[in-house]
Amino acid sequence: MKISGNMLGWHLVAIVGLLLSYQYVPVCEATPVDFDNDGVSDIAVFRPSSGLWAIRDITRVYYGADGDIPVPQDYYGSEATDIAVFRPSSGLWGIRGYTSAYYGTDGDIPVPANYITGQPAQIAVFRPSTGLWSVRSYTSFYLGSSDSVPVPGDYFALERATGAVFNSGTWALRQPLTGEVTYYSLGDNNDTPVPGDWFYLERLSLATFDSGTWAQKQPYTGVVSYYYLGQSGDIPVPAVHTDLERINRAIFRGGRWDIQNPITGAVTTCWFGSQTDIPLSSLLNGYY
Ligand SMILES: [Ca+2]
Ligand SMILES: [Ca+2]
Ligand SMILES: [Ca+2]
Repeated sequence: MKISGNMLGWHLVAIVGLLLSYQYVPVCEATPVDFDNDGVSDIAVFRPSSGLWAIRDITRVYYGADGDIPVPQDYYGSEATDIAVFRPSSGLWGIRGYTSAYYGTDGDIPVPANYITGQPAQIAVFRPSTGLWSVRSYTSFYLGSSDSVPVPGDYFALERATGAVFNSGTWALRQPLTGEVTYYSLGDNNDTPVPGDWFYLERLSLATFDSGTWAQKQPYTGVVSYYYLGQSGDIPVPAVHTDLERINRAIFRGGRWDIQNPITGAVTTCWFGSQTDIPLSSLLNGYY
């Protein structure tokens, strides 16, 4: 069969289009609590007393025990989030249906994330006593101290997570390729860091939550915008909760979820979980 120049051109366009459509998977738009891989974060809780994982409309399973820290991520590249726990007392990582491993010791904070572009999440720990970050089979470095809250994520639009800490309003972000650390200010010592892709820039922007006030800093202009959702005592659970492909401001209050539409500002409320449950969209439980 003879292929005309015109046909070849259209084939090239089709092939390039196909490649472009598949290669770009921005880390910051990932929804790490997406157990059914539909692109929307799931309403889900972990109940420490029984090890229950309750994932709304999807499943209820028991995995882990009291004292375990839920660390849901996609560890094996299925694109669906895996049920997983870290056991501080022994450094055990259990990834349901896959494997278990020992990595880290008592006192370590689990910081699993996508530290390698194009790879699923890596097992990783932050050691507050020394500031050590250790990413299994990949790298280690020092950033932060015992006062730091680790907030790894993609702050540099590199499609990979980088080491980052929040400490009483000071943010330290480590450029993963150069190791250079840059410092920014947003928030104070009673704020919860809630970095997210708040400005739809395919990278994380700095943000804080304090008693219902959300402060979000545009990374290029430095301008801070304020929004209001929730109250004192609420746990912020921002995630891509709706099919708008945008991060939602959201809070968890003892089984109540308030989720704000990022375009209209309308708030939807639902009830799932109870007072002692850990919502799985929150910062320290695998949001990053
Ligand atoms: Ca989902
Ligand atoms: Ca998976
Ligand atoms: Ca404050």
